[in-house]
Amino acid sequence: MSWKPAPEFPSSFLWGTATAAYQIEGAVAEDGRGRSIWDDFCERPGAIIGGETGVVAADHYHRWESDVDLMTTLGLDAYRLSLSWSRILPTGTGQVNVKGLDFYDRMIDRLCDAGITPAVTLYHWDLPSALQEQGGWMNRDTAFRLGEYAQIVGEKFADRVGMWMPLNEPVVHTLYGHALGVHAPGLALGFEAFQAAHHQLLGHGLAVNALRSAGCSNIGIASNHAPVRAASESPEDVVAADIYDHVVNWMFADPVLVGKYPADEFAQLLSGPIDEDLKIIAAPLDWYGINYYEPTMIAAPVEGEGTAGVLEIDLPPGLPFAPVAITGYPTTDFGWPIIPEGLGEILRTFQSRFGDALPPIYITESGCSFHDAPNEAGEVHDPARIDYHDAHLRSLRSAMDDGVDVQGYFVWSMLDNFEWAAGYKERFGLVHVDFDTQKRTPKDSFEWYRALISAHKAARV
Ligand code: IFM
Repeated sequence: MSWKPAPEFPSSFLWGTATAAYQIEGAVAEDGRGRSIWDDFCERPGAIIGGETGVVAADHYHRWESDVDLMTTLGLDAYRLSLSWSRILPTGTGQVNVKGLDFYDRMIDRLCDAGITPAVTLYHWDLPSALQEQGGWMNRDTAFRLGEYAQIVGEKFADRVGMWMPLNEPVVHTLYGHALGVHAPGLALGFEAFQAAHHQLLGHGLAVNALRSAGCSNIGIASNHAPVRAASESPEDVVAADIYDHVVNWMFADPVLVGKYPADEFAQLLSGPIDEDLKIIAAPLDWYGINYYEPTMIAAPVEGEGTAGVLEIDLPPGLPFAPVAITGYPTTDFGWPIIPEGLGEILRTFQSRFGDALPPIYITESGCSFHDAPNEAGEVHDPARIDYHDAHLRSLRSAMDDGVDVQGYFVWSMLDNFEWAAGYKERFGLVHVDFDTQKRTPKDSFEWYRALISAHKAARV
């Protein structure tokens, strides 16, 4: 196989892949793990396509050693994994489940032995069910439970984990899980869900402080961001797009990076000691992680018409914006438009919005679902995934040339896995997983990424 020459990156640039606990581990009832909101949500009739669940997933809990061997073959600098909170603290608080902590202890050791930096997410959407019973993220106490959990894992792993991020994509967890009800915990609270966002952000700040007090360093966040485009130049569409931009981008980035909400209207929707909380939320970070997938196009809502648009989700009536399909671009098999230049664009926007307040950036996720399966020879040819990552890396490189300090790229995902409400059909992995046999087959994109990493590592010496 040969590919066009890849763009060149500085020798210090970090090459990674990412996964999340509920999407790959399985073993949901083993070794004392408590239930999480995703165990509960998957049991709701109709919640997940085909009624699928993460009960077995990619069986990583039992196959983690050979999965780390694959990462070693790939030559990764870093592997981003998430810890399952309910494996470590089955009820979210109180007594530690030693077997759960030991599972991650062994994996972190093995990664370090392989020369792969463990990059750990504390919370990738799988809240312990016991905390949900007490109100979950709508309850301010949950933020403090995240801080306590951070202290426990920080003390245990400070010596070996090279990158920490308390939260993954609070915007998606807020909108899909708490505003629209299409992800766990399945709440459809509309704008009231902002309170859940605020508590996640408070939990982030408390966790950052707890990790630091436990001796951890190199702490950031993995937050989903993308450009928002207005459907036309009409003032109505421009205003609608601006509101949406504030909801999905700046409502989450501004508190973390500059300690304020982007507009007074946000703070007015919240209860609690917001000003005090914002000081905690803005705890200084060593880096900021951006997960990038696709821009969004927004129009003003048309009276009498629904606002569901491209999301294919029933949005509540009366929203001040309406997502519309972006046409004219190729799409992934998931139907998402492939717009690599959106990555460079959001990076430049971050640079101009935050200036000196912006720490170095990592792309903590980018990836695409294509359904390529093994052929008769047992090979998985996935040229579109190679093109996707190549084009996104070029876009990212051009933003670096313009002065944005980006220090690494994590492919989503290492393995095909449980794509939340979309089940197992959507495949983001560099490694194909046959979910009947659990056989792993590295795809062509795996070999492409291996060669890319290897070429950059060769230039380091
Ligand atoms: O699979 C998800 C991941 O859990 C969070 N970021 C987006 C990915 C693809 O949808």
